[in-house]
Amino acid sequence: MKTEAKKANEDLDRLLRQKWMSGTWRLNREERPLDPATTVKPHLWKWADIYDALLQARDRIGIARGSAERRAIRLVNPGMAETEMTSHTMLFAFQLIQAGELAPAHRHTMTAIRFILQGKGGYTNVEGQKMVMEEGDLILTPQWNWHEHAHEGKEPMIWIDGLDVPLIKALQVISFEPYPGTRIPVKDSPHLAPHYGMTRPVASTSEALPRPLHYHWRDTHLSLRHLAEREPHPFDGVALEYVNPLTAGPTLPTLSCWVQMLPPATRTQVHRHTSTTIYHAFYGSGTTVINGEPFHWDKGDTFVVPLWSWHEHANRSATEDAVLFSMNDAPVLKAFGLYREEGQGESHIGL
Ligand code: GTQ
Ligand code: FE2
Repeated sequence: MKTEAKKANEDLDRLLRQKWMSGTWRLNREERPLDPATTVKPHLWKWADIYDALLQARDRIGIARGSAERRAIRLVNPGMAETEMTSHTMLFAFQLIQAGELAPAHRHTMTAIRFILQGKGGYTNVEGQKMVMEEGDLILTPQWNWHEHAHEGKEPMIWIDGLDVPLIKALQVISFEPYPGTRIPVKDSPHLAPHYGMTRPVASTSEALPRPLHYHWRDTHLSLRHLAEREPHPFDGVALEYVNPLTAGPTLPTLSCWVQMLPPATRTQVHRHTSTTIYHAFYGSGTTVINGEPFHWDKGDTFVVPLWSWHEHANRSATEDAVLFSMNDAPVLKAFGLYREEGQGESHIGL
């Protein structure tokens, strides 16, 4: 039997609802958790499945202006089936382009990164800056930059696309524009000729430097090898962040990219943080334990560590290095004072 008071409360709730209002006393415990709660699920995709999907798409999906502009397979988090995103903030996809093909130019408010996995002779053109892709390179496409991909080589090129799509969607500022012409003209001044490190051809008439959008694997690898001679980071192993050399800040305003090496038979300690990370095993094999559940990975496998989940990484090989490329949303959390991190001491992985 309803009490008078309860009925009065329900009447009030109904009245408020009719006027597009609601009383905060109706919030339940689930909406006010002590610990951040996420719908993102830890998950691992096997390379064999990703590669098979790419090969099937290669034979079926043509890319051209007006039809499919990109041949990419995205990783759908089992907790985000409706939106088909990889996490609540990020999208991870694998793109394949064949020799002679053009992925036509466009721009969008979403920011993208490419991490090159296979092939030779492909390039991406960002605002006229032509960047030839080599395995292990990281290439950035900042938001609202015109970009296209083309391939002048022989074997198919495969790379990772990482984007901040769900974040930009949540902010409701998605904007997408096809390029008005057919091709983005390549800027061909001497200062854009391929060169490495902090040098500029003397013939350059420009004070400008090429924008730092291309991180070459040979540089990354050398840095990793030198860092490996030092004590590894307790939670992250031999870890590097790809920085923006102009700001000394993260890779991009919304996305940070990392590469980390786990020397043979080493493991990291357990920790958790409010950022979410998507990892790709560039080479080697290991095990990542996420909230007590082991995820075994080999070359090419890709997995998500959701925010605030305890995790640790181990290299399963006693002889080979393992290298993980990853992308995280920490810059967003840090920008708003929402980044938190907790360590839990010793590893739980027995080797
Ligand atoms: O290559 O420009 O996987 O715009 C998704 C959206 C790739 C791209 C994706 C994109 C691209
Ligand atoms: Fe794009």
